[in-house]
Amino acid sequence: MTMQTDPYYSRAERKPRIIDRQDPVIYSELGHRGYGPLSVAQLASYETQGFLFCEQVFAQEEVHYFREELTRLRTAATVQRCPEVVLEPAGNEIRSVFAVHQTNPVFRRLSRDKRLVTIASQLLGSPVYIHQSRINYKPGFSGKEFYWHSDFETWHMEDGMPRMRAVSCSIALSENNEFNGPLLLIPGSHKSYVLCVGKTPDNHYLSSLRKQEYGVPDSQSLTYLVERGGIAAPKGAAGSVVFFECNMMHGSNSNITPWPRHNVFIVYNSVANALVEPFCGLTPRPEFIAGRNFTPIEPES
Ligand code: 6CS
Ligand code: FE
Repeated sequence: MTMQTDPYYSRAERKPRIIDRQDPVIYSELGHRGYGPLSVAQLASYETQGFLFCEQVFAQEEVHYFREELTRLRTAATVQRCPEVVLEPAGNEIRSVFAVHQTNPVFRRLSRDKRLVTIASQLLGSPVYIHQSRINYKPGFSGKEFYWHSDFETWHMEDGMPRMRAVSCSIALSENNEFNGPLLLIPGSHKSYVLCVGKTPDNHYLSSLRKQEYGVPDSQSLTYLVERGGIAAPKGAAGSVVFFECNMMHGSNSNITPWPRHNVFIVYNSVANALVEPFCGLTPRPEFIAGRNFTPIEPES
């Protein structure tokens, strides 16, 4: 595929541009709710909005169990630095721990839970594998923002994800309220694709996971998308889940409250959309960011 034939070739033009999405949003027949747990109304809402907010997916006992592990991981990560541990842009606070579905038995089990996997398969119309997982700690007082971006723009250009056929699950392990930096989404933005400017630097992930500088949409495009769709900030107790489409424009503000915003993100990709060579032409990012084991996940009860 060349720059001319790749419909999603970003970071190549001198000026930003918005194009229409060239892929379906939902890959199974909208009316066939038999493919999974979502209702026809939920499927229709996801198709239009680009996200679905589900309250109380996980019980408080489960959340408590996940929280204990999250805290233990954070302590271990503070002591033992490794590539999967990403620090906040300023200082030594832990921002994210990647690949928890590979390195941690508790989060590996969570990543295979049927309450997540069956919904991902229903939306993507196929078996799925895990493209990426991470805990974003966003601690009180020091958790910094994630500026607006489309995950797919990065995953296409830097990981070689061919088409828009992936879904992220953000599982709240602490309350997400209007004050502590909840996920901000632009409803409907998944149906447009912002071609960003700026050539991808080598090893971009070493800085982008702390503060993204390339693949960042311009203010004019963001203004257009927000004026068209507004901004949504799903809020809910720990145990709620936001499913959002891979091309959804999203971000989150810094957390200056005493309340942490601990979320686990698990990204499911269709096995029919397995990664190829990165479209930016650089070396593929490490497997802890972009998994290349395309074996379908069996949902676990
Ligand atoms: O580059 C990535 O894959 C990561 N960066 C952001 C800002 N969101 C998705 C993912 O965690
Ligand atoms: Fe993101």
